[in-house]
Amino acid sequence: MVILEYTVEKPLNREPPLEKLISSFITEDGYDRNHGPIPYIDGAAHRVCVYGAVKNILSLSIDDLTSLPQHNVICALQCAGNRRHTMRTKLKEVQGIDWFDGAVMNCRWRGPRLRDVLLKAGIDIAREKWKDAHVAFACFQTPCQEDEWYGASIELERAMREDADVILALEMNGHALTPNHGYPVRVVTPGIAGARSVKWLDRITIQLTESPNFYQQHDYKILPEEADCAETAKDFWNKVPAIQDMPVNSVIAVPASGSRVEVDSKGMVEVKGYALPSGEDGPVVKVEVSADGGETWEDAELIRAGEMAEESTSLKWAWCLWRTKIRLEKGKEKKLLSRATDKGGNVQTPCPKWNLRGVAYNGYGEAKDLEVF
Ligand SMILES: Nc1nc2c(c(=O)[nH]1)N[C@H]1C(S)=C(S)[C@@H](COP(=O)(O)O)O[C@H]1N2
Ligand SMILES: [Mo]
Repeated sequence: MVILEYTVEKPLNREPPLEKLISSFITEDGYDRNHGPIPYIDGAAHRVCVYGAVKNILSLSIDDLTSLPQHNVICALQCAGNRRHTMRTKLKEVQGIDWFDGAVMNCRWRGPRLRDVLLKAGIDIAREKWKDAHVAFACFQTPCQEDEWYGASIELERAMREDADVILALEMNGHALTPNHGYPVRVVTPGIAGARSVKWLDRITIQLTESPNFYQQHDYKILPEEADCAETAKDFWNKVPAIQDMPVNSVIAVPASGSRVEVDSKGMVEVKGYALPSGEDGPVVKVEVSADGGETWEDAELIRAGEMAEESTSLKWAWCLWRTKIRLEKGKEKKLLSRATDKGGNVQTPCPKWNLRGVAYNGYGEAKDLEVF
């Protein structure tokens, strides 16, 4: 029997305070995003089945997954709705949980590569057709708010690329996953929206269509501006692609909007935050800060590199913590902006277009209404 915590109507959704979130490179106590209750699963009895266009249907125990080569990935996992509050308040009302900037966590994940599991099953699709195929992930352990189960999919081509680092994570930060983060096994899709990193995974299917699940088909899409209510959105759900890669982003955590900040003896204020690369184009290579509304920019110091020197794992998927000191005039209603650039040359935009679900917001990071004294 699977014990459930929380209900379908009231799932656990929470984010840590931003200043705490950026206090360490590896996130120990990250956000929770659930579309239904949290199942407490018996790891010893759990099975992951591999179905669809495969030569051998597999039913894998956690021991089977542990006996495959294990792979480490440090990556940021973020909800596509992260920063929705800014889109809602800056542009126009949107639908969805009022996430501030904390629906992201940077963790060390460990488990077999999805690729190795699919090779074990044998892919029954010609190599040249992989680009049209998908790997669907499902969890049937609990019903969700808008569907009987939770599901998502990514492209087969991406799943099979060794350098895409998609894994079936058994561990997070050196320990078995906790129930809220997917025990005993979850998918981790680096660079791709958190919605595709299916928790409590129990089925993998190779197929020629995307996952039919509600959360792949009718949520987590950047609808065009014409889709401005549930009714007008109906025409677009099957035309607009599901979000996969997340865009380059940065936020200012300190000072917090609305706070009082004291300048130091040189008239400077300390500014800190995090930055995220776009999809596969990481790592973040530059973060700039502006105290004059974006007229001039100063480079921030990227903290990541030194701290992680002992790591052999690539930091391409990781977030980047940053800090700097910038001159700020005394007075009220002062504002700071941040802007990230990644290795692929993607630069954060001042403000993306409004979309009904308020997803993938990546306007400049902002600390506003500061009282500087
Ligand atoms: N089975 C299942 N997997 C899921 C979800 C869910 O509700 N059920 N939520 C998804 C979403 S939208 C996000 S952003 C991440 C959140 O992961 P976390 O709760 O470990 O932070 O898990 C994804 N995987
Ligand atoms: Mo999400």
